[in-house]
Amino acid sequence: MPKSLTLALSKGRIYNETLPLLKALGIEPIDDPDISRKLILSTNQPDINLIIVRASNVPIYVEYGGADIGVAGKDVLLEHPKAELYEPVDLKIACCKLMTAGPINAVMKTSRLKVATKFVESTRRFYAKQGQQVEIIKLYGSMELAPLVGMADQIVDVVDTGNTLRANGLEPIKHIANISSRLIVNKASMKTKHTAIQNFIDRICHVVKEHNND
Ligand code: PRT
Ligand code: MG
Repeated sequence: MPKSLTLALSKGRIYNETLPLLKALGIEPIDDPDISRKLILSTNQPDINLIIVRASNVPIYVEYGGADIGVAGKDVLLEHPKAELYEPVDLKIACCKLMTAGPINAVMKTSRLKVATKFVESTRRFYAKQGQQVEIIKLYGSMELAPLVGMADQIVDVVDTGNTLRANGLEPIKHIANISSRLIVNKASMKTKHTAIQNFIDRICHVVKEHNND
């Protein structure tokens, strides 16, 4: 009897872009998370289950063994610098850029900048490296609003097309990091379920290479 594996995913982009990779491995969920209210989804492989959690909770479930493996954005992983996890594969999905942004044609401020973000760790590290003192305001989403209501001078957010920034009169300013989603693995599972996990890693690496023609 093979040991079963639990894979943590978040709904939306990550689920949608991980699905074709899983399909290429012959793994297909039986329930659709957009329709079902179940948080544990069975797949056509009796030894592989999926759990659906908030994107920012994926590293936590994997670190604490709620899941053996997971798929998380690098933006989210950068917020958990001390997490005890392995990060063996860049899946090259859900790609975007972590950037600073601010109102179009904003005048340079001489006093301390106020920066609104949900990416507090990355923001702190980025401005510190620039030698710039900033006040960070932690938000849980829709950061674009903060400069519009005069609460912050800049934001730090992930940007894909840039449409959301433009629609709110903002423009990207500085590039902080290229972001893609990573396969992450619980450290204990890597030992206790080594064969199953190593096999999963090897196969998904192969699929990622094929999908990216390299
Ligand atoms: O909703 P929840 O708080 O649970 O989490 P989440 O909003 O972070 O989850 P989700 O599903 O939106 O994003 C999951 C992961 O997808 C992120 O952690 C990123 O690694 C990745 N990703 C890729 C993105 C984007 N592209 C993206 N464009 N995550 C968010 N966005 C948002 C961005 O925050 C902004 O509001 O889309 C908007 C910008 O998009 P453009 O195309 O208008 O520039
Ligand atoms: Mg979201």
